[in-house]
Amino acid sequence: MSTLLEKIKKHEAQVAVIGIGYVGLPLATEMARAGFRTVGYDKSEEKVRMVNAGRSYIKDIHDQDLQPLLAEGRLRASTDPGVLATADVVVICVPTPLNKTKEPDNSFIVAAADDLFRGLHKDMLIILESTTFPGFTREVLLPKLQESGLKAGQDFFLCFSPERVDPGNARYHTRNTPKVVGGTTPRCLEAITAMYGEVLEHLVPVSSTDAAEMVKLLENTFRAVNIGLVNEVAIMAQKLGIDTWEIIDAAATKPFGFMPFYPGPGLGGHCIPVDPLYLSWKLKTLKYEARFIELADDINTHMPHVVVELVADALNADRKSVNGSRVLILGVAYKRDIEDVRESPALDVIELLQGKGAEVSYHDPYAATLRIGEHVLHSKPIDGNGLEGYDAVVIVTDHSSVDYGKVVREARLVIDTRNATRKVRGEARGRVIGL
Ligand code: SAJ
Repeated sequence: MSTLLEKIKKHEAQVAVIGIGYVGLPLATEMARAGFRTVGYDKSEEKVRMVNAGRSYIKDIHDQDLQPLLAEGRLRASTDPGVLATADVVVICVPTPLNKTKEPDNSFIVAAADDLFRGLHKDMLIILESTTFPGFTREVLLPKLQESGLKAGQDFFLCFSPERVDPGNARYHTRNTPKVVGGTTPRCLEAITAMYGEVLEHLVPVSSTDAAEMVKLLENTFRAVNIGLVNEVAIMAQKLGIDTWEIIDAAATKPFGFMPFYPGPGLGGHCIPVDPLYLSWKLKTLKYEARFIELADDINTHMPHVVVELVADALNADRKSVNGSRVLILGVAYKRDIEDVRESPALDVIELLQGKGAEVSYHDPYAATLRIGEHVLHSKPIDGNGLEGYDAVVIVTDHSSVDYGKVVREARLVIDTRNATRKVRGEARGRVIGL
């Protein structure tokens, strides 16, 4: 242990990050910036090629962040799992999606552990960052690594530290976001505290890896449940003829005891719709039903249907059917001002409208193409009088760069699921219907 701690103190520890995506690449960059020779290991040749060419594919990391680190030999990427064997510190940042039956898919972590196993050696610090269910590190990763005959807390050090990346957040990034850290044993906690203490500004030690896993799930379940609540408030407000957004903005003036969340077309991204179901799945194995999580998931996954119903009712009021109508979806990324369309509710809205016979197009300044099943759609221009030809324009993602004044002045019918037109409704040519 002392050699590892010495290497960390002297910034001589070699670091490997398994998975250089939206979590791993920023982390690898921060490690290299702090002076640690860092290699990003990924199975994607494209990612590895781009990093080694000093080109970033992550919005929050710029080419000029990578280039000096590459030039000084402090950062590189590789598809060779052999790089793990020479690492003193290995951080696992691989995806943890759900499978088709909405159950945890930890296969990426297990594959990473298999790669790691071959290079596992004494005095190695292993940190899992991928979001998973409480107990995974202790119940799955620990026994797997101890099959080597090496013992955690003595020969190697095994920790969990949840990633807290908010893509596109201008203020909080990897280094200045408080980082929760949990160890399998006290010496494991000592090792991760020493390592991350050299790279990150603020550490939050907790009592175990289970606790650290649970902190992350509480954070994201808190968001999913509150978004589910406010989506149901939107459904109730519609039936009451009340403007949901007015209510939320007024409630948000309460200086204590309230935190605003906003209704939308559904939950997107690879975290908020997914992580809480890791928790409810684990509790099911313990014969407990996490009702808030399941209910929020029901409501949030129902929102695309609510949006399509709004479109159908609005067209119907014009004595039009969805079938044969030309509908433009404005914004398809899972949230504003980013390009990521993973799990975006826009995909569901498009498929539901197509299923009813609508001719659906989309415009998104961040997403030039969009795969819907076997088909690939291309973003349609909306400059000139591009909006006049549509029977309905549905705002699904409220990118800041879109001119919503132009949208309401030109479109005959606007369905606004994000309150993006709140300031320009007075200029509307036709009807603007809010969620
Ligand atoms: N959403 C709403 N209403 C809201 C807030 C969000 O409908 O009031 C929707 C968004 O449109 C989006 C989804 O929920 O489709 C997720 O939004 P998000 O803001 O939680 O964004 P993510 O998933 O990119 O990042 C979140 C982090 N976000 C924030 O803390 C603001 C954080 O929860 C995690 O660090 C991250 O997921 C993660 O990696 O777990």
